[in-house]
Amino acid sequence: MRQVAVAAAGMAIVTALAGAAGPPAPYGALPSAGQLAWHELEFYGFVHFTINTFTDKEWGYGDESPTLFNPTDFSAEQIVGAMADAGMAGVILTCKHHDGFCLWPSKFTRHSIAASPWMGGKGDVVRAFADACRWRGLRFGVYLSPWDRNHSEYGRPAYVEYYRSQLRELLTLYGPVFEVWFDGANGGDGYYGGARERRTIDPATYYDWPGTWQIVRDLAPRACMFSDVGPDIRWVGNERGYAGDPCWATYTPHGRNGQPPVPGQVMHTEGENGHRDGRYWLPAEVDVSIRPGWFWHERENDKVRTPENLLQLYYQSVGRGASLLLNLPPDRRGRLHENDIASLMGMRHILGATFGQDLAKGARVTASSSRGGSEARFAPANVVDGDRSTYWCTDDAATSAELVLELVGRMTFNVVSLREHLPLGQRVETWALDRWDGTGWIEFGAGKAIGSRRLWRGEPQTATKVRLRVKGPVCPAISEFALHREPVWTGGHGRS
Ligand code: FUL
Ligand code: CA
Repeated sequence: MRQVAVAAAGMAIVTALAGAAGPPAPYGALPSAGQLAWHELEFYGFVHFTINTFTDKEWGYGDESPTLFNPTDFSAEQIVGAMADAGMAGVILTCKHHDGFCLWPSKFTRHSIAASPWMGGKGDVVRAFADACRWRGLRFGVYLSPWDRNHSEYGRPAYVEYYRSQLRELLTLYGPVFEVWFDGANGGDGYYGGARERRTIDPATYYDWPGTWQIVRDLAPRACMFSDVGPDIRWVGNERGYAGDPCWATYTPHGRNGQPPVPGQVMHTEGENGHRDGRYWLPAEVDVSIRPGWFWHERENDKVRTPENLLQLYYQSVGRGASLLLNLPPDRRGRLHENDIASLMGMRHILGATFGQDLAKGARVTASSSRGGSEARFAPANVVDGDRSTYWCTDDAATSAELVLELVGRMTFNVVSLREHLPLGQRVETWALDRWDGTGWIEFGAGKAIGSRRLWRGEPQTATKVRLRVKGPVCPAISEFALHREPVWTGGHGRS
C-alpha cells in the first residue's frame, strides 16, 4: 500500500512538472452522445395539422370522416421555409394526433390521408415535410399519439401492436428522424371503431414503454425520445412556454400517488426545475404554441403571440438550458397564416441582431486559476473562441473561481451567454456577473445553474471589463462567455 502511495505521489510530481494535467472527473449524471447533439439544436418547430384543422377542434373524437381533410393550397415548403428562416433547427410533425387520422398512407389503417379527397388520395403530408426539411437542411421529427380515439382495439393488446407497426413504418419510410415525441395524454372517451365508449388504460403497463422505446433505438439510433419521463428529453411540465429558474438538466421522475413514473403519470411540475443531482441526464423541452390552441382556428388569427412575447419565451427556455419547441399550426390552405409568419420573423430579426455579434470577441481573458497552470486546453481564452467543445477549467481544489474579460474597448451589452462543457456534467451551482466601473466591481446578475446555456438579460451595462464568478461542488468547466446587445425594438418587422 505504502509503495503504491509513494508511486502515486511521484506520478503527480512528474505530471505537474510536465504540465500535463488531464481533464477533471465528470460530475453526476452525464449526457449521451445523442443528447449532446440534441443540446446543440435549442430551437425547433412543432406542426399541429390534421382533421382538427378542418373541424375547428383541438381533440378530434375519432369519428371524423377522412373526406374532411382537404387543404386548398398545401405547401410544406412554405411552412418549413418560414421555420428555417426563423433560425429553427428542425420540425416535429403530428403524424397522428389523438383522433387517429394519419397524415401518411399507412398500410395498417384506412383512416388516413389515402381516404381523403386531397390529391385524389395520393398525397403524403409526412413525406412532404420530411422532404422539405431535408431540402432546407432542417432535422425532421415525428409525433405519433399513443392515444387513438379511432382505433377499435384501443385499450387491448392488439392496439399496441398497431401502434408499434406505425412507429416502425414512420421510422423506416421517413427517417432519419432527430426526435420522437411521445405524448402523455391518454385514455378516455372516443369513437373506438363505433363503440363510442370510455376506455381507460393503465399507463404503467399498457404500452410497455421500454419495449416501444427499443424500436426507436433499433431503427433510429441517433434519435432522442421525448416524454414525461424521457428516456432522453423530459417534458418541462407546463405548456405555457417557460422552464423553471434554475432548470437543471438532471432529473429523477417521480410517479403520482405512489405509482411508477411513466408517461401521463408523473409529478410533472417537478420537470420545471428538474433536480440538482437527479439520477438521469434528462434535459427539458419547452413545448408551447404561438396561438392559444395547438391547431389552427380562424378565431385565433388575432391572438398570435407578438415578437416580444416570443422573445421572452426564448429567454425563459433556451436561456435556462432547455430547448424551445414552438408550435406553428397551418391553416385550411395548408400554410402558415400571415400573422404567425410576421411574428416569427419579428422574433428572428431581434434574435439575429442580438446574437449576430459577440462583444466579448477579441477580449483578453484571465482567470483566478487555470488547470495545470498554463495548459492551453484548459486556458481562460477558450471561453471566447466560439467553440463549445473547448473550455476553461481549474484544478480540482478550485471549486470557486472567476474569469475576467478585458474587452477590446468600452462596450454596452444587455445579454450575457454562458455555457458549461456538458460532457463533464452539470458542475456549476451558482454564478454571478460583475462589471468594472473604473474603481470596483458592481454585481449586475446572479443565479443558479448554467448547463447547456444560460442567458442573462437585463438593463444595458457599459464597461471595459466583465467578471464571472462561479461556485460548485467540483471545479468548473466553462465553454462560453459571450456578451450581446439587443437592438431597441421599433416594431418595424412583424407584428407589434
Ligand atoms: C398534449 C395534447 O393533448 C395536445 O393536443 C397537444 O398535442 C400537446 C402538444 O400535447 O398533451
Ligand atoms: Ca469554447
